[in-house]
Formats: sequence, C-alpha cells, structure tokens
Amino acid sequence: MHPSSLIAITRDVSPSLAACELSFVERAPIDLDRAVEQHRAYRSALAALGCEVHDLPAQAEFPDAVFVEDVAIVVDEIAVMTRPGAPSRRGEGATVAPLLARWRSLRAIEAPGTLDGGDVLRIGRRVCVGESARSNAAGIAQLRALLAPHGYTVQGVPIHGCLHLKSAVTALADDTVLVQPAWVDRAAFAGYRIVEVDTAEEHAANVLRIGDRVISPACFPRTHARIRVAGVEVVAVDVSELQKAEGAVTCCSLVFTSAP
Ligand code: CIR
Repeated sequence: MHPSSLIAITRDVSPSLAACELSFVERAPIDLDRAVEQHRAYRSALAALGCEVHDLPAQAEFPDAVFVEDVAIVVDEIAVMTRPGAPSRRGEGATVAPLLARWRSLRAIEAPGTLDGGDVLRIGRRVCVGESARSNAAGIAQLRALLAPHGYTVQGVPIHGCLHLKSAVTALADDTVLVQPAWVDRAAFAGYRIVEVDTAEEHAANVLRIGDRVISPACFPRTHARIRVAGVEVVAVDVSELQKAEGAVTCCSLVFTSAP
C-alpha cells in the first residue's frame, strides 16, 4: 500500500483574470505577468510544505478559474462539486471533477442550491458555511445531507461585509481560529482560542493551513506576528495581484490527503 500524501490541486491564472467577479473590492489594474509569477511562487510554497501539486491549465473563458477552492469541498470520505453562486463561474468545476475523482467519490450540489468552497470552513468534524451572497440555504442544506452520514455537523454562519466565510475566519490549529471580528461574530467560534487580525490589516484572516504551518499573504506582517505569538509558523507569499481579484491564499488550491 502507498503511504498517503498531501495533494494540492491548483489552476494556472486565466489570461482574462482582469474580467473577474468583484463584490467588496474596487476594480484596479491587474499585472497579469506578475499574477502568473505569484501563482508560480504560491505553488512552490505548497510543494515546499510537502504537497504534491497538480496544476490544471488556465481557462481563458473563465476569468476566476484560478480560484479552484470554490468549485469543490473535499473531506476525507467524499468530494462535493459545488454550484458556485456566481453564474459566470458555474462551468469551472467540469475540468476539476475528473482530477478529483482519482482520489474521492464525487457528489454534487444541485439547483436551486448554490455554494462556494470559500464559504466552507472545516475544523475536524465541524463544518461552518458562510450564509453569503454566494451560498444559499438550499446549498447549505444539501451539503449537510451529503456530509451528515460521514459524521460531520454542518452549521450556517452569518457574515457581513465580505465575500466568503473564509475571508472572515480560518483555522490556525484544531483549537484556534484567526478572525476578522468586523465580518463575523466571534460568538460563532466560542470554545476556540481566538486570534484577531491586526486592525490595520482588514483582509488578513484568510490563511491556508498545511499541517502545523499556515500560508498567508506577505502584506500582513502585523497579523503574522500575532499568529507566531499563538505558536504557529507563517509562510508568507506575495499574492497582491490575486488580491485585486478578491482572492487570497485558501482560494487558489484544494488541499487534501490522497488516502485518509
Ligand atoms: C469571485 O468573486 O468569485 C472571485 N473574484 C474571487 C473568489 C475568491 N475565492 C475565495 O476566496 N475562495
């Protein structure tokens, strides 16, 4: 039997990234070459942290397709293909599904449900889903029905002022979350140790946990100091051009173990 390995699925930056969806971020010119280079460095960071990176080719017809996190939820037992809330993003999953099917049996969110992976925060067997403009009650109910047989509890969490739940909160460890309290109520995470982002770094709550370390955008040094005080090592990556597309670090990959 092969030992289990950490898989990361990514997708190259679309040449049409400038036409991305934007909700809470002002449109600003994106340097595409720089975005491509930053994405390459992000993949290198994943590899350096032990991930086997499977990079899909860019899709010119889908400006936001680099943000692969939104098209699937991967748990140990199954993967759920989402139905993204933005109609422009609904075709992105078609080329991710066959790759994911190498490791997981696939399920799917069906209309009228909508769900973006960026709204789904899993900590152990607890799954929190942002009640956002992208993920509706039907989508959350379908995810609950698909995951409950595998022992997961799925709970809707209201958010306000940001795109996705994981814009507002991510996990630093099984017992610790990093929170932007302006966008999500800290009370939803009672029982966890809570680290707040620095007030000068509004978008700093989105970190990608790989084992006992986190990847975080390089532009948030004050929050990095807080994370380190909490005992977690930070790997900083520059994703400035992807941030202009309202993306950050969790959204650019699907990370899971090959054989749990
Ligand atoms: C969108 O609005 O769908 C993209 N421009 C950004 C998606 C970012 N996804 C994520 O954080 N999971």
